[in-house]
Amino acid sequence: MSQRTLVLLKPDAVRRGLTGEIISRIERKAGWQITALELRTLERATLEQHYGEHVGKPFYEPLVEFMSSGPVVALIVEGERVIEGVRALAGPTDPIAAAPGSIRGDYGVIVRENLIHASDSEESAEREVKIFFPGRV
Ligand code: RTP
Ligand code: MG
Repeated sequence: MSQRTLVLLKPDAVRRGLTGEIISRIERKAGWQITALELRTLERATLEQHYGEHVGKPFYEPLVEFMSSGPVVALIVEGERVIEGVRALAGPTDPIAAAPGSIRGDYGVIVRENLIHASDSEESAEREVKIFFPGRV
C-alpha cells in the first residue's frame, strides 16, 4: 500500500550533524522516495498546529521551545507502508527504550530531543503535509 508521511528532523539532529545519516537510512529503504525536502525554522503558530494534540500537557511548552530553537529539515516520504516504516526506523519516543539500530536508539538520550518526528497515521500524515507543504495536493 503506497502512502506518504511527513517527517521532521528535529533541531538536535541538525545541530549534531545527523541529518545526512538519518536521510540515508530513509533513502536506503527500497521502494521509498523523498518527494519534498526543506530546511526551515518553525514559528510557534506552526508548532501549535502540528502538536495540537499536546497543547496543555506539561511537556508542551518545553517541546515548542525546543522545536523552535533552530532549523528543522521537513520531508515528505512516499512509498510502501512508509507511515509504519519510518516510525519503526525511528524507534519509540523515549530513546532509552529504543533498540540499538533505530535512529532514536542509536543517537537519542533524552525524551524531548529524540531527533525525528514521523506521522503516526494516514489522517495525521495528510494533516501534517498540509501544514508543512501547503502547496501539495
Ligand atoms: P513525534 O510526534 O515527535 O513523532 O513523537 P512521538 O509520536 O513518538 O511522541 P508524542 O507522544 O507525539 O510526543 C511528541 C514529542 O514530544 C516530546 N515529548 N516529551 N515527557 C516528555 O518530556 C515528553 N513526552 C514527549 C518528544 O519530542 C516527542 O517526540
Ligand atoms: Mg506524535
